Amino acid sequence: TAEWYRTETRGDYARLSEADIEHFKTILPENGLVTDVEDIEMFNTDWMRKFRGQTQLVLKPTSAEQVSKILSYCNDKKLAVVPQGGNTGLVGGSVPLYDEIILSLSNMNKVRSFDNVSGILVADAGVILEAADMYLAEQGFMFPLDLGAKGSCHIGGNVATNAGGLRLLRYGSLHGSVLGLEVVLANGKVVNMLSKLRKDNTGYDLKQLFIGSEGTLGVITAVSILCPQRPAAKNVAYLAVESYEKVQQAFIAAKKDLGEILSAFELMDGRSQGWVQQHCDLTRPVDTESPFFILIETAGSNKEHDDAKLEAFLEDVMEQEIVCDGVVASDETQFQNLWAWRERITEVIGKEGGVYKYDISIPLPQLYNIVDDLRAVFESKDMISKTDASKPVVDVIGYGHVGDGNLHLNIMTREYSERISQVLEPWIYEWVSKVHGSISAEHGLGLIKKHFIQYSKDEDNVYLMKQLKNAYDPNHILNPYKYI
Ligand code: FAD
Ligand code: 2HG
Ligand code: ZN
Repeated sequence: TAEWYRTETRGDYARLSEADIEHFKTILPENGLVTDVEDIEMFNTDWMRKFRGQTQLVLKPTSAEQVSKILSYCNDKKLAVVPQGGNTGLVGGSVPLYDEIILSLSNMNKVRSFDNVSGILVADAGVILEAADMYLAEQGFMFPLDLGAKGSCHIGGNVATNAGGLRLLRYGSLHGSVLGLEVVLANGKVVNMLSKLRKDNTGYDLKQLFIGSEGTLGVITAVSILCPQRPAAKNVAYLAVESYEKVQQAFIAAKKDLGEILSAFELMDGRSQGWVQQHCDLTRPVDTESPFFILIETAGSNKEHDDAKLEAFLEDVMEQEIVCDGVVASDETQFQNLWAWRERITEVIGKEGGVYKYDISIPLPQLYNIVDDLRAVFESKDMISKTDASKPVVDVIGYGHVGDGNLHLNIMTREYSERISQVLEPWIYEWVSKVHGSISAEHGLGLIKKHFIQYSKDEDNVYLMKQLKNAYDPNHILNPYKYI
């Protein structure tokens, strides 16, 4: 990857010295420092292999107290720091731009407590999402967030990005389910906001500031979160739909017919499913070719009741010709198989070369228009072809959490190039801004979107954000060059 993203010069930060490393050795156990060039590589490189940092040091504390000592030292010395969870972020926020020290939460991975009456889990920030969910499953509960990167991402990273995921429609945003946080500020102060209360109107709700702050205001070291009962009954239906208009009709019908048991409503365009078919060894759910497919999940406490509701819904949408073909999972294997057609898109679309990702919120009636409009732009410039290797763009695809008004617009290219970037930006941001959407729905700003925030937030908003940053991290040591 070329270093096209290093557009800002290195800030006025101190450079790491041998004396610094010796000092960190007094804070951390021996295996808490990574200095070997090869071992560091995976921490320096992001999930997409699009961004590569130049850090020479990764620190792995095991307690908030150690995080506190590290940050207090870094703040005094003006050493820049990038907090890192599972490094699955998709906006270039989790790796350094230059030589910032990486503070990895991966050794803070213990569940602190779980109350099986209230469903409140308190856990270290470095617990892997899937591990948290498996722990909860043993008690009959579930984590209120799920996403394709669950095997690697941390719950602290999820909170830091305010991740949305596959079931936000049902279980809501982390702004609602997170009850408390333990945070270490840039100056090393450990702030205990680890409330286990559902109601607490005593003062400003400070924890909210850290949810979605992407490591720019403090390091999250623990999370207190309200977890729902694990559903006893689950169903998944995978349906072919002929037009985006009908996708919306299906959404209306799903809300009406399925009501409280609807737990996901996901959209995959036909092209995205073509790529999954090409790269994965999976049985095609339906034979029909279609421009759109939807995945609908129900989760409830009574199988018979849920099955009857789903059946009524399917009859409804078939009768009205909203849906033209479909299949319902009949066992756990098929359930996983159908979900794979949705969850594996991110992985397979990266296999042709470079992928430009746009994670946007758009009012539902216009949600898919941007995919067609962008494709038309590339066609008018004779830049797109799936088979002709001389054309730089391979495909433009759209999928996402249609139930949340969140589209994932992905541009698959043969390689990253200035020519493609110039077509995409600011075209996409202007399009989104015109319909009053958001240029970052759930992945965050990171490095990629920092310079485009004005398309979704006006000057007054950005001014207040900058004031907060200055108040919480006056030396700007936390995740510099990113966010705002
Ligand atoms: P990282 O990538 O390590 O970090 C992300 C940001 O948070 C960085 O800015 C970092 O500095 C900061 N950070 C991390 N941990 C902390 C901490 N403890 N304290 C302070 N700051 C911290 N996202 C969605 O919203 N919905 C999806 O459906 C979804 N699906 C995905 C599927 C795949 C296959 C992949 C690769 C990614 C997906 N993502 C999705 C994006 C990503 O997984 C999420 O953003 C995730 O929440 C990041 O968690 P992480 O632990 O990997 O954080
Ligand atoms: C998803 O919903 C993730 O699968 C990733 O948010 C989206 O790859 C993407 O663009
Ligand atoms: Zn998503």
